[in-house]
Amino acid sequence: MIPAETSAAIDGPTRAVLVGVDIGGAESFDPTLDELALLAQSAGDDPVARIVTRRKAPDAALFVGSGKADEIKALVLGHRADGVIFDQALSPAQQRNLERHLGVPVADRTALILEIFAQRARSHEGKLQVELAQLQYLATRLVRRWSHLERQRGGIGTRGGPGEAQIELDRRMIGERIKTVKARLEKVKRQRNTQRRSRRRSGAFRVSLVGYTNAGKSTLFNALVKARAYAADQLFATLDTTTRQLWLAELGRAVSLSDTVGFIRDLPHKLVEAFEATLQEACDADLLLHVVDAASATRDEQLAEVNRVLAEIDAADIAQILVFNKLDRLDANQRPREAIDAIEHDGVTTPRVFVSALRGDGLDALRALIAAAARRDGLNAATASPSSPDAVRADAPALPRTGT
Ligand SMILES: Nc1nc2c(ncn2[C@@H]2O[C@H](COP(=O)(O)OP(=O)(O)OP(=O)(O)O)[C@@H](O)[C@H]2O)c(=O)[nH]1
Ligand SMILES: [Mg+2]
Repeated sequence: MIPAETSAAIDGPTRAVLVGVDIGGAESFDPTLDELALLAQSAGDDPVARIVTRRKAPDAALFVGSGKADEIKALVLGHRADGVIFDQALSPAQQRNLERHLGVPVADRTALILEIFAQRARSHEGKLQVELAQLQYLATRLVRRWSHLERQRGGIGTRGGPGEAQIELDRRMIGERIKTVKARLEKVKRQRNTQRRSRRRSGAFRVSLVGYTNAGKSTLFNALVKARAYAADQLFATLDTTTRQLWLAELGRAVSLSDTVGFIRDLPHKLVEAFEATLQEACDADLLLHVVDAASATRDEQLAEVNRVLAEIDAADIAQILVFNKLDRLDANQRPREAIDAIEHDGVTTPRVFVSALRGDGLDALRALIAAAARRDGLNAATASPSSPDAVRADAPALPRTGT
């Protein structure tokens, strides 16, 4: 997210050194840096080296100790890297000092995620949301810090920024721009609310796919509604919400199904704020299909993170079906005994189904679960008082069982 004048002209992908710092045994620390590498690749960078280290607390000036900074510098030189990406959030001062020390642009996880969003945004609203998040990130950093080196090299975080014309803008002008973008978003939001109200009046049962990025939401969406949403082995392949009708024979009618943006751990808070309307839309559903990559080594963390973000956007009470995807990638001994079961957590029972969106396994069972939820919802709407939002969940244990 560092705007540079000639950024578009960099040749080939940015060669990046990845750095992970385990601060006092933080629980979200990823010693493999695999996710950061995937993020970097999704942004078009080429991760050429990785280094992890531990510290009790971040160094105020350099985030890491100066000895470690020298090691990183040796890696940069040894691999002819063009930039360094930290898995942890850096303060503006740490980023500036590191760039001076290392002689190449330095980005952090937040900047990387913002950049991927900027590259992917297609809709008017998506672009506005990304611009707002980027401006808010930049506002704290743009203090005449553009060194000769950065102007010459461009590098990490330089593509898809708010635009080159903004390089020389001072904070006041950024502040003005933030106001304009917010006002435009406000307008889009009002239109969205109107659409939402009319959809609600139409009485359709709304189902949203949610889940960690790369879990297979779009692949499942395509398999269920025979659509062709963009699915790829990239983080944040999907940014804009797509909705289609899903016909359920066992119900004798269609429900609406939406594919949405994925979640990730340490999602930049500014981004969540800027994307509130989109996320809200995603979760303005009667039922969430929470898609989980069952083959991921960090499956449980991903599941917990998604539930955490759902709580943050007030969607924790919406009924869920856990869809454990990528069944085809599980070893024989990891496979579940039953295709459908249920998970108890905090006194809430959530149905779970194992599927392979890629192969089409388990989709009939999933359709049956969705139909059952829609049917219950219809019953609830007819009989229950509107003040019992938990009614659907409380009913959840009544599950169709498959044989062992
Ligand atoms: N082996 C296997 N791969 C799958 C399955 N479902 C999805 N994938 C792969 O997982 C990757 C991510 O799939 P997507 O459908 O784009 O995932 P997503 O959740 O929509 O990801 P974002 O939009 O980036 O958040 C792709 O390479 C898919 O081919 C599955 O059942 N089995
Ligand atoms: Mg997707």
